[in-house]
Amino acid sequence: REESLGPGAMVLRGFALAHDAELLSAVRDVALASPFRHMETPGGFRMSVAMTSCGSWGWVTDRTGYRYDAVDPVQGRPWPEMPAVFLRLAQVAAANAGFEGFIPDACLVNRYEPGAKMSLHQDKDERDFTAPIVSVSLGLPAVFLFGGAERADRPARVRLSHGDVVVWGGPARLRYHGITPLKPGHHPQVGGHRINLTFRKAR
Ligand code: MD3
Ligand code: FE
Repeated sequence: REESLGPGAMVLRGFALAHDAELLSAVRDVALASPFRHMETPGGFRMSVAMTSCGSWGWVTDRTGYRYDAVDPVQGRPWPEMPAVFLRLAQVAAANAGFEGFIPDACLVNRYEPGAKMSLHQDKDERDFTAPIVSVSLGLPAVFLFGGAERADRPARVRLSHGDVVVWGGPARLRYHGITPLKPGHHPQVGGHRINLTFRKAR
């Protein structure tokens, strides 16, 4: 089941369901090596979303700014390797949306607890905007805000549920987007939170 959210934005509903247990077990492995943490924005705010990364590059924010870094600053060592099940899913999903040969070198793992949100932003820290971003939603459902090219453009609201995969490329790649505050709930496999994986080509 695939549907378009607009030019360049393809939703593959339930695409990750067949591998959800394996994906969640890999998330646990990643978080054992590089635990989830609430990072600080350059403006000094604590992010409500807890994050970690795997792959060659991890996304980091602190008082000095946003960046991709090869080293986890909490652990003082490289980020955990990208699990094979992550890489395969991202590649097959990208190919389904027309992006053959997508090789992500970074996977940002976001963990939302009830009330956690992500304000409207663009993903601009990557070098090559011709590569797509692939996102995988697990656990509690969320309301995704899909805005336009300008922050002021009124966003569409899209529900993203456990197992949904979205490929964002081409004209969708630089659109503003965010997540509304997570509603409390219980997911049988994930419990009381939502996990989101975003696969990127950082360098
Ligand atoms: C549209 N994460 O990590 S995933 C992020 O659900 C981020 O955790 C959200 O935004 C989350 O940066 C949304 C969907 C997503 C990711 C990247 C995009 C949508 C996007 C990049 C461009 C356009
Ligand atoms: Fe984003």
